[in-house]
Amino acid sequence: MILIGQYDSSFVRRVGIALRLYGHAFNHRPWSVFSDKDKIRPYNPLMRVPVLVLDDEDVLVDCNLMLDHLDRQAPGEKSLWPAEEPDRHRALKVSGLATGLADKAVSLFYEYRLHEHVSQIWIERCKSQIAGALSVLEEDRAERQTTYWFGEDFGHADIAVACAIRHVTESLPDLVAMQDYPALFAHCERLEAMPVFKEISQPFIPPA
Ligand SMILES: N[C@@H](CCC(=O)N[C@@H](CS)C(=O)NCC(=O)O)C(=O)O
Repeated sequence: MILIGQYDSSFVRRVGIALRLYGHAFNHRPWSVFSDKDKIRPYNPLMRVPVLVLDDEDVLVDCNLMLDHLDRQAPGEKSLWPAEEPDRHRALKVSGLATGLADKAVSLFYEYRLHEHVSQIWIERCKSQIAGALSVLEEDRAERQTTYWFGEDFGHADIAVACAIRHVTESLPDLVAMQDYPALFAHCERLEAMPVFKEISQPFIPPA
């Protein structure tokens, strides 16, 4: 398989981490959505990353659909989702909030970066959506005593949160004061210290 996109994108990174944890061999093409758009377009007309090129050369776009594909191939005991309800749907909720806040951070970043006249209404909306999602995640994580969100093993929900927060704090360094979210901060520190998070990572590079 080939994973296209840079690991400063939380969406690319969570797929890279899952590929590694599920033991898939893959090649990585760290192409930028702006400066390498002509390389990306033949694989994905949306010119977005991640792009996952499968061994049969079919192409998947959107990180959640890639993870769905990888999850189906993983033996039950290796799945990165909790096996039982209600934890499973609660993990989906956490992942949805994390990827959603990363989406809003991308949108906010492009608003600042690409628009000559920024929309203050849009900026305030994105900021309040990001802050709202972080508050819900902080409250949820603070109530849990386990090492990871759903027990003693980490999974997609933990990964999605850590990747989203790294992405937001590096791409918009003045936006989030992590001391306001101590449970999330501790959660991210624990994950970022792990070898797979260190390997599948890249400092944020603003688009050229
Ligand atoms: N929902 C998509 C979001 C992917 C996304 O927004 N990727 C950004 C990079 S972080 C991108 O490709 N932006 C370029 C663009 O939207 O044109 C996913 O989950 O894969």
